[in-house]
Amino acid sequence: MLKKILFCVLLIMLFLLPSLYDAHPGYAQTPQPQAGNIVSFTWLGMNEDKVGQWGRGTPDGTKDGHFNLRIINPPNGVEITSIAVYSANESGAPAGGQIWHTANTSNWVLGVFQQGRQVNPSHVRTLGVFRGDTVFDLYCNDSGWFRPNQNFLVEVVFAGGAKATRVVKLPATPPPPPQPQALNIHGVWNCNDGGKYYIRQIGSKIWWFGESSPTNPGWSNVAYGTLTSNELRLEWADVPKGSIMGMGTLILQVISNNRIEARQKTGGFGGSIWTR
Ligand SMILES: [Ca+2]
Repeated sequence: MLKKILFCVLLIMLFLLPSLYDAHPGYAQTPQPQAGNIVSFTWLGMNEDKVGQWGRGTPDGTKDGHFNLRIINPPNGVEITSIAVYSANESGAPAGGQIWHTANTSNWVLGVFQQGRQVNPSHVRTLGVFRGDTVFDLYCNDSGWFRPNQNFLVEVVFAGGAKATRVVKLPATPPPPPQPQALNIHGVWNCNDGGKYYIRQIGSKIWWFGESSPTNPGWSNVAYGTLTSNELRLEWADVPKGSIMGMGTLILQVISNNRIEARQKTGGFGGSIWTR
């Protein structure tokens, strides 16, 4: 008799247990929320002002350090309790004491925005539950540490204590723009006055001799001046190889190493375009 009763009880349990699972699918089948994975943590520059010092979650008139953080969270969501950004050393470990935090009121607030919406108005106990592909903009009020080559570590803390971290290095100082190629006009030039000019350049100092013809020229002149950037200022005078005796000043623009054009002329100087 006892065996029969036990058998019946077992049968009933066998029938009931699956229905219990069906009635409460979240009770026994749903796994604990898994922490998300950081996909990327990037530096976007100091282009916006969203937060201020300490707990101030509103603009304060100074541009903030701006990071982008992408996390792939479980489809059913996970609670992110806090995000913090730390100044870090070359190994990626916190160093230097600069901390922006969404929860710890001892640190300046880390402003978290999602699709333009501010997630935390100031320090908060938790940021909330996030599902799937999650992209945050993080803003850190400038403490003077957003310098070239500085490392920053982001730490995301999930409910239950799991953490995810990622380091980013700020870019190096951009190289200076290439210097314009130094002009070199040393050489023999033709001019639209029909003459030939023999120009010597020593650094920025320019000497020249020009003549309309190597033998019995109608005119011949010498000039001396300075090349500053691409502007050549000269004083010129005819010399008595030719017969004309003029003098004056010239302001010329060196277009390239192979072309010079006159901008201002005095003393009746004839030529205006030199090429070679
Ligand atoms: Ca600011």
